[in-house]
Amino acid sequence: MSKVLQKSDSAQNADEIKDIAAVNTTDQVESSQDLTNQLEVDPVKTTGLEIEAVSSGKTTSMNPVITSIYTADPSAHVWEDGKIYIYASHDMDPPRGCDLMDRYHVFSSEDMVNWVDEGEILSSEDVEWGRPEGGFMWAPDCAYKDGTYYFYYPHPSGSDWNGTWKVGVATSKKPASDFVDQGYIDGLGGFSMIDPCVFMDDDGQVYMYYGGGSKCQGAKLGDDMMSLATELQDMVGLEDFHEATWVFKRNGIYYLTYADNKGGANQMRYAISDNPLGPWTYKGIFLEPTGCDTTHGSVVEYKDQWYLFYHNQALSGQGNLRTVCIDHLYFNEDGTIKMVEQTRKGVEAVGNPPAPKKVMKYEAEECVLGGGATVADKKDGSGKVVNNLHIQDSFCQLNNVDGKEGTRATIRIYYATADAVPKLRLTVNDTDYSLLNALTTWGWEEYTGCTYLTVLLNPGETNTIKLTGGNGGINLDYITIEPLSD
Ligand SMILES: [Ca+2]
Repeated sequence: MSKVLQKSDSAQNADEIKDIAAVNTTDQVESSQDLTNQLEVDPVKTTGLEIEAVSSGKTTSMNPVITSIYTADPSAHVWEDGKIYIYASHDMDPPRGCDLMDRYHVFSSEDMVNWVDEGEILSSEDVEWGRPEGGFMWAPDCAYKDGTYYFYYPHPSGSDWNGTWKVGVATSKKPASDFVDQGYIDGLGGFSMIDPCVFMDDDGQVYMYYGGGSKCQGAKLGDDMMSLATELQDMVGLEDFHEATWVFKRNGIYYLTYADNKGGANQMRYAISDNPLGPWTYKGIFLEPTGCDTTHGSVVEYKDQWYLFYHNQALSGQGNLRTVCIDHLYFNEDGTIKMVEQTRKGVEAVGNPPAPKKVMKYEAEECVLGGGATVADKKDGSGKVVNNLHIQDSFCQLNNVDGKEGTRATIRIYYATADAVPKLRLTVNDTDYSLLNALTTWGWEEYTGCTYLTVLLNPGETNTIKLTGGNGGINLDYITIEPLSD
């Protein structure tokens, strides 16, 4: 039976399908469900098998490069561990304007093709001085100095969000975990003043830039990285500045890139200077509209190649559900930037794929199922899968998952779908992490899909991981869990 037929059947007869589920599931799953109903807790441990994780098989990054959740405003940095990291905004799904942007995730790579979700590093709930309603965690940046990582993020301190912007700082000894908020930088903020960018010059002096509306400002940062060492000054010489300041240096030339005001289709422009605080000489547009009303990005060199990190809305078609992309950025001999070509394939690998990691594998059909989710055979006879996760409130749940000493862990979900972008909601220990996007695999029996997110697990065999359906059709094969080392 084709999945399409199943869907129409199920939509009309959800209760009947639930009955079928009870017949179809294995003994083990049935007993789990019975216990679930009786005790309201799930005492049956879901058993897994340790395997070597399968390779992504990717030879280019593809665009968008991050697809499991919606991210935007990528600030990329190369740190001393040799990896490249993306610090991005997170468009919450479903959106409400850009109000709900929150819970920053960081991504890392060693080859530009395979990207690790390092997990959530800060949410508005962690910011004591922030607006009481939360949300509004907009385009961030990160810097490293003397063993400490400094994460800078724009966030309002009051309910009047656009009049109370501040630049907050969170710090950690690690690049992508354990960040603790330290408050905001005195002297920065005010109406529409957003998008902090931090640039460290070759001599170690650090500069802070930010701005919005039509105003872009910069200043030296103090040695503490959390105070201004000089008065803010206007960045002079920019044309049609809107927001999204980014500063980098190449061959002794300072570059300031930014988003312009082109209506409904912002572009990226740039200016150059021989001084980090200008005055600047305007040089033109280097990224045409991406299909999204906003634009925002960073220019970074990694393993001898230059890249533009930016965002579009290719996956969602919505300007508040954006996705990060990467393409090559090339310079002319005189140092000017060539127009960036926006590609679907993204960029090639600049290193070996990551060594295979040990992961715990859990067959979806051996998890606790409910709400209409059913077990079915794969057509090729190679195993079993879970169907009918398009039904509202259908679910697949893992119980008593071992969180070791309480670790970050990447949850990967392997599936087939012929739908465009179906989604599963990931809930861990009753915390709603996100809807996870599942890119189409072009067939209900094409089990080539993988969507993933990194979460924080509690210590011991205590963790409950639940995937809830109701957002398009997904045939679920198996789930893996990979603890991340710090
Ligand atoms: Ca399976």
